[in-house]
Amino acid sequence: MKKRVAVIGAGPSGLAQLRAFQSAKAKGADIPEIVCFEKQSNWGGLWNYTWRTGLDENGEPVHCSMYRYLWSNGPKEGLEFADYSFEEHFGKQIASYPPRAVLFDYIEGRVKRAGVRDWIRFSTTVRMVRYNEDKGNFTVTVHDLKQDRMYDEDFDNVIVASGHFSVPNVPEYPGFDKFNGRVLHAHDFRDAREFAGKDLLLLGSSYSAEDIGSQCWKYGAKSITVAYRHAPMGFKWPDNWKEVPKLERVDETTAYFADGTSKKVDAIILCTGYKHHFPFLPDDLRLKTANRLATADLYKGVVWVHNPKLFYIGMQDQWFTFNMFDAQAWWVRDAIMGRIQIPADKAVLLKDVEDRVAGEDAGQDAHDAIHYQGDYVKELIAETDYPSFDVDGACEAFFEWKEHKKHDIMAFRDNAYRSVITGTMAPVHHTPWKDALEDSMESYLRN
Ligand code: FAD
Ligand code: NA7
Repeated sequence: MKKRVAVIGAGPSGLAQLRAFQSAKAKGADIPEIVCFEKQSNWGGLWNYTWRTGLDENGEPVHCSMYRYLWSNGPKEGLEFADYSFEEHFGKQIASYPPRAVLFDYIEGRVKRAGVRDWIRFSTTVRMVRYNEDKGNFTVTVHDLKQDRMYDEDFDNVIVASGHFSVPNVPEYPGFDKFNGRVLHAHDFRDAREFAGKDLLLLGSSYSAEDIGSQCWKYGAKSITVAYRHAPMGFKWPDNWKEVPKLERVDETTAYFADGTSKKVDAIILCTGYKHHFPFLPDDLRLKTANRLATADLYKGVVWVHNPKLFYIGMQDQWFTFNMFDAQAWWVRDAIMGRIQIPADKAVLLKDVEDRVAGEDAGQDAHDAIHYQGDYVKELIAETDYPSFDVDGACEAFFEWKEHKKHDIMAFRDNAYRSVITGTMAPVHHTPWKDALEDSMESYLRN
């Protein structure tokens, strides 16, 4: 009997997994039967944009946390697939910070060519996974949303690739229930034009606050106030942008901060991060971790230490994304196919996790964190046939990116970097980011 493997989610991580198996098959290997369950009607995960918020057409929570006018927040040279370059996909080198639609097209291009769409059951939500001690396998319960039918299937392995930037962390502050304007989480933010001419308050001091604030600034917000909990982002912001200490309370019209200052605002956007949330996993299989580079309970960052037949892809906080998911997916494929041995002694698995946590904790700053994740990618790649690439070169692109942000936060996307896959320099984009209000693929590729 062929092994059966379930993959949960067809975002970049799940698609990396399908491509990993397909690539082994293309080289003549006898691969397991792969079934990927995806609750959306299309692939791409977060990159599959929808205008919807709240519940979708099937009453499922909307997965998408992305918004209109989203451009890559890091250089594409840090995430390029080693087996499918941007030049191969677009027929030429393109600028370094592609808008969402361009990256979606790139992700899709590789899996279209691999011919794995048939492995995916779309509009199918995984409702529960149970481990059968007696049979040594998993029963996966799914809901076919089109047919409105639930059914069970058994699998030898399960790979969870359902993402962790979709279920919002939504704090409450005193007065939110009396505030006259809108209070929303970044997950439900869609179109910056809604806030043109408005005074905005954002909570949080990470990527969402930086990027949603920047979008709103670009599309004409009157002012941006960002309240931080621990530390400000500290960039050189435009004149109508201010960082203030922690929010204490709001009344009908005004927000009050820990330093005694206040500001009248029209809307509040909670850029307060996301939760690792797996409603389809019982206690014995469910990952509980902070959003960090060394996740809890995952040997090699992918194997569930409490049951090594279960794997997770993409659960780390992310400097590296698509290429790290690839490194993980190739490794998991080889573990499932018996090419890599997972130690039988649980103490060894736990020690690996402990060492990774200590390794991350020993780092002092973002520079160390980037190296740490780069080294992790190298470690996994070295153990499989994923095409090796210049990971240190990708780290360099991240370091340059950080410097460019420090220099001018509203212009960092006007820079270009060298591909570590093809060695070609990207062109500088034809229009400065702050002036490029139209973000279609056609317009971006007009270089
Ligand atoms: P996801 O993309 O979240 O995909 C998970 C998939 O699983 C989804 O398709 C979902 O529908 C499916 N799923 C979930 N639950 C179930 C279920 N129960 N049953 C069936 N299917 C299910 N990364 C970058 O590299 N560059 C960027 O510029 C960038 N910008 C970002 C901006 C925002 C606002 C956010 C939130 C993230 C951004 N990221 C960016 C990081 C992003 O996490 C990764 O790029 C990537 O999307 C992660 O892929 P994934 O497959 O792990 O998860
Ligand atoms: P992150 O990176 O997890 O950051 C969450 C931010 O929210 C962080 O600055 C937190 O502050 C802040 N936070 C969390 N809880 C609160 C409360 N209760 N009050 C105030 N502030 C809070 O999430 P992002 O959404 O920015 O980024 C996630 C991904 O999306 C990322 O990979 C990007 O590529 C896009 P702290 O710093 O802990 O004080």
